[in-house]
Amino acid sequence: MTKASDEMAATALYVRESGRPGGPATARLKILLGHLQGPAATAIAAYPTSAANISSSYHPQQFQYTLDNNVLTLEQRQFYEDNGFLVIKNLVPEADIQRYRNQFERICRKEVAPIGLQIMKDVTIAKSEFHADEKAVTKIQDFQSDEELFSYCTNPQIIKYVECFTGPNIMAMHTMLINKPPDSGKKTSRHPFHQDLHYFPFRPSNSIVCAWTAMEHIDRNNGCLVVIPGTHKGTLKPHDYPKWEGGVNIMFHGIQDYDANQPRTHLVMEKGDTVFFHPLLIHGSGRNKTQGFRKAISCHFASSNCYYTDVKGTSQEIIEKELQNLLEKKYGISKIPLKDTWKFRARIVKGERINL
Ligand SMILES: O=C(O)CCC(=O)C(=O)O
Repeated sequence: MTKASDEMAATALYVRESGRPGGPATARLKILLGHLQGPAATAIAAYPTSAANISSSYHPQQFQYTLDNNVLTLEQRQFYEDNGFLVIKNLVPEADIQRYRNQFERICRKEVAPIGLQIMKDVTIAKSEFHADEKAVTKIQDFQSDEELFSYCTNPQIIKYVECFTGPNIMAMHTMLINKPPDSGKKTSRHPFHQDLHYFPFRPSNSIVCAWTAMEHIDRNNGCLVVIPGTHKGTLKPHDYPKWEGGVNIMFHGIQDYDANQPRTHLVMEKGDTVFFHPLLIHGSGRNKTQGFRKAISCHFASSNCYYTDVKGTSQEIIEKELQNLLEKKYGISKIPLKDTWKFRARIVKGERINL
């Protein structure tokens, strides 16, 4: 398939929705860690395979990445199964997007400081005279304790789709509001091709999904998401910092050996459009060539039937080591297993908390 026809296939399956319903830091971290809880890993529950929403000629056993719950059409399910992502047009109302934007600005102005929130700065801006400016904030993550931003993760329209991938017991695991800055000329606003599962010590991957919502019109000019369709069917690849000239942001690991000839799809999205994608899907985002700050909000959800894994001896050990070094430097806390850092981020949004 050519790049152009690939993009057309992706956009053809967009669905238009309407009328929807709407010091102290160390002590804090220690308290959070002290409250870590989570039962031991147990087996993953099987999901039902009845197929009320699909035709009689269809065999539900052929689907392994989507569940039967009458939300997705057969065409949408087939698209996700084949490509590893699905865009739903106009899913998040404008008023909600404005609410997230307002709260982001309050956080940047330091009017609120949610517990556990991470504030990231671009490597080039952090070293410049603008480092104290709110424009220096390129991303905030782990906003689970901020009710304004967290309302994104409990938005019924988002959850309705998430359930198609995770089943009914849903945890919000990882949250981000990305404020991609105008590129300084050093191309640091790019996000290298990666698989999100690289960062996650929980499985199975098919019970994890990312929801990523455009907070404004996003295209190749301001650095849209770029995906390599079908790569969710592969395995987790080793990641490391890309050997780019100009620099790369902290924790922006990339796949070293992806096939650069594989067709890519650039996801051009409007405000409120939401893409759901599999954590093995290879994706990244391009340079922001405009003078604006490109905003998107996202959450990685997982079934609470998922279980934590030990990353020792796997390609993910690099993330565990990097995080341990950061926590040691910032809070003087040493050698926390990666999975333990996730237990206090995880927050239930629907159903029961089982393993995670
Ligand atoms: O919003 C972006 O630019 C890409 C975000 C992304 O892929 C990530 O943070 O994993």
